[in-house]
Amino acid sequence: MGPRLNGDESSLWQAATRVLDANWTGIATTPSPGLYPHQWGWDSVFVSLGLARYRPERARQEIAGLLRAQWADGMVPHIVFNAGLVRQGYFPGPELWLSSRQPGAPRSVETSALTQPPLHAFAALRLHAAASSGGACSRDFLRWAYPKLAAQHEYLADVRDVGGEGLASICHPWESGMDNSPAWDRPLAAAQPPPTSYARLPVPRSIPAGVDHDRYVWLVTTFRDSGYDAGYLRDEHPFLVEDPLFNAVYLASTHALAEIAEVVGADPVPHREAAERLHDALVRRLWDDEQRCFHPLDLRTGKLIRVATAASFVPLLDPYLSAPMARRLADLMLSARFAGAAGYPMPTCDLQASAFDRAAYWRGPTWACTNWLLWAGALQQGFGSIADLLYDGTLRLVRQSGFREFFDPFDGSGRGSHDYSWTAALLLDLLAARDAVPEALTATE
Ligand code: 2M8
Repeated sequence: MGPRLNGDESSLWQAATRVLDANWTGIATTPSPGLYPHQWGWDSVFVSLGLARYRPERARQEIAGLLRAQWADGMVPHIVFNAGLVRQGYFPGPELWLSSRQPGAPRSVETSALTQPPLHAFAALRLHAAASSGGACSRDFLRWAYPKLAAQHEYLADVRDVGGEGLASICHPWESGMDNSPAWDRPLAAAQPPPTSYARLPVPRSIPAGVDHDRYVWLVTTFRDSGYDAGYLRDEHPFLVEDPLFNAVYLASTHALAEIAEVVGADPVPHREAAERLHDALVRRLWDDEQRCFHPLDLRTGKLIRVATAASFVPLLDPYLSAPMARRLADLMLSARFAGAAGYPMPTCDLQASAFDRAAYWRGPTWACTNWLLWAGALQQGFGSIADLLYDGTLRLVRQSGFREFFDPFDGSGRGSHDYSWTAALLLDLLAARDAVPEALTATE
């Protein structure tokens, strides 16, 4: 047993479990009550990391729910709609995606037709590592999940490697997870929808509205009207970007898939080879030597999008990242453009960029999920003090403002929805990772 939680940590732990339990619908954990009433892809993956620390069975259910909604081509959708709520609460709902009309979509549930950062295999392996007493249940789960996770990766390699050089491209800002990141401003502006305004439920929140939201919806309808066709995506779709966060997560999951293959008695070699190709492509295509960080590549213009965001640092997850590159990323993270001038790191956008906005969704605020990814990346590179900075910063935010969706990077005030699931789940994972959790509070199975 590790050191005992102090009173403050112990009450944080209890409060976080209460949030996750309250957001559980009986099928999945929703990102937040009211605002996002369905199951979201990378939210559920992050949630599973927290649940793994006290409800391991439910943690597996989160990932299983996503994998059961997998399309025939291997795509794991970014929203799995709750059939009991389809007509309320969230736009765009199933009426926009029309997944039930697609021959390759699952029959049992309605889903979106986009994906999100593929952290699924990485999380599945962590659930196994966190499982107690030999992990028989988690080994069975990995046996069930492995072919599905492998199919997800084949989809990314076959359908999404539009650039032909080994990286997966995203075809919508929603696929990045960082919806209205300033990095998408230019590619989005180049996508010219017809002058229609799409109806939207009047949900009060600080997400992009108006013309930006119309562009998001239009990008979906144009993809949908092609029958979600891979050829259309390759040749015509206006938004096609190779994103460092998405691909670094894909790479981390590819390494995890090799380890999962070993656990279930499958061949790890193809996954190791895939990881090597991904590493090479990530560095060759997205590293910006002049700016000393990773940037997204716009496949429609062939140019790097030179706005540094939290995504620029997620390749720290790569175990084979060269030491000089890792060092440069660390220097930029600690500089006055990011953590160095923010009381509550890590802002999601370069503080000195003209697009930075401390209050606007993914255009500057600090988010628990990007903090967690960078914390994991810093640990991967052996940057203990950066990992501590992110760990302490995240705990301070939650202590001060609760389990909010995102936070002001200067004063730590909370923004967006309350009782946000991934903020709670990742706090649990952070506390448990420091082995600060007494046995009475941890998982048993
Ligand atoms: C936000 O994205 C959705 C669309 O997928 C939205 O704006 O309605 C993002 O923060 C995304 O990263 C997150 O997965 C989702 C649910 O929390 O909300």
